[in-house]
Amino acid sequence: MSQIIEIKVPDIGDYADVPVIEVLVSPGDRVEEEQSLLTLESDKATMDIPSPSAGTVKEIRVKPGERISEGTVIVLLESEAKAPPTESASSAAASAASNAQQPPAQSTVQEPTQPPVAANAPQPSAKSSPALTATHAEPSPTQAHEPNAENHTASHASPSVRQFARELGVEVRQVNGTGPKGRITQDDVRAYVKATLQSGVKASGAASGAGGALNLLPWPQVAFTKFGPLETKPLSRIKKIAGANLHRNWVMIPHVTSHEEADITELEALRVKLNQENSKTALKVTLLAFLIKASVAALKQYPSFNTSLDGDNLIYKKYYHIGFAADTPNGLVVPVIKNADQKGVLEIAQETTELAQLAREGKLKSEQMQGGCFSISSLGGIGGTYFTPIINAPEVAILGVCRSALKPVWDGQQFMPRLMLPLSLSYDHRVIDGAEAARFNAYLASILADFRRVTL
Ligand code: CAO
Repeated sequence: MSQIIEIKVPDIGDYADVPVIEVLVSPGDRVEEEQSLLTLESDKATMDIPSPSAGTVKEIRVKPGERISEGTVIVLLESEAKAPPTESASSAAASAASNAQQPPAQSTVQEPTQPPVAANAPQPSAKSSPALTATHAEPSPTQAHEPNAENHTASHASPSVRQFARELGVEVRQVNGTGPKGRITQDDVRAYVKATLQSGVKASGAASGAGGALNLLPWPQVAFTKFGPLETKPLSRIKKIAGANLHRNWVMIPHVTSHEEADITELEALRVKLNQENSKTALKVTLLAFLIKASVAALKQYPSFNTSLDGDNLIYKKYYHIGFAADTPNGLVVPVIKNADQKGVLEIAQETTELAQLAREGKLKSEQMQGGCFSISSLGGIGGTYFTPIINAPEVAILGVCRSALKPVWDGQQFMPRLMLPLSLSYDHRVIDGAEAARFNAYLASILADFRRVTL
């Protein structure tokens, strides 16, 4: 037999005068037992108040923005339950509330994949009682993984929104909140899903059967203190921004890396000679300047490398702006040499030196890092043989360069010592085929082997 029951705010520990931030039901709605009725948000926690039983909402007694405390009547419900909620229900709520106030043991490591109370509350009563769920919203290092980490502290979303996000396979920390104090709303989650689908995650084919979300395991949570002493340092601003970009590019672009070796014996002799000739000036001609010039020639020869994907279209660029990765004390940045096709090697050498210096001093302007068509990541001054550079979206290819080494090369009659430069070209396989990449590399190597070809 149905009856009208008053649903009150249960014992929520030390919280009082907590603002209602969202009313999740309307009069006439049928609700299930445990379904969230409204969301409260204190300075420290967001709490959903679930319905103690299934039934129909007759009246809502509170409004968003109103401040409420334990005992406030929030909803009149025509209950389908056989008996009114029992005492044990409120004790479960109290237990849940006190759990909610304690900082979760590893809250600084990762978003909870379930509302914490579900795990903390005593199982039998949690199911049948008006327990509340709480989600701590304190700043945590997870912000380092947010695309817009500069603007956020931690992901800030009610449990119902988190539940909604989980159902769609969305990590809330990836979503920009547009609600009060940057709170993430259901609309924000929807907008994120829409943007992600439009930007091609679906098309690129993810791991799950549906082809949408990656459906990955949660990040491992390790209590490192068990294994030894620790020191925690925040990631630099550049690392956070670069990391989010690298992560997106790695996940969204089907990368393939094609390797090649270029004989730069003659080119290195020319470079040394030029530096001797210019020894009285401060200008130093680096291999990077030749690589930029050679890349422009290869982009002209193979225009599909100078493109960007735009849905089903490929945008061909008629300009040649080449980015180069610069290692700085605060992380990786990519200054861009504009119109490299219109500049000589000496001018490019001058400009890369100046831009690299500005990068290391943290003085690069944003326009000096914009408009790139193709990037070069040169680790030659450091070492290595080959590596897999990550494409700098929306570009479609990047050239990785490692340290040149003298190697015995067969000239048809004998082995000759030649200076060989390892090249690693990563390309977006949606745009570029393997054969085309091999041709690009071979052409680039032929130019570096005989730089007169750059003028052809
Ligand atoms: N093989 C052998 N030696 C090389 C070389 C190569 N491929 N490239 C450079 N060198 C030598 C240079 O000739 C120079 O030698 P000398 O001091 O004897 O003249 C020395 O290495 C140092 O060069 P450099 O690094 O100062 O200059 P550069 O023009 O080659 O590079 C820059 C400039 C900004 C690209 C570089 O300093 C840098 O930051 N590289 C790191 C890029 C990076 O981090 N990439 C990874 C991104 S992906 O995670």
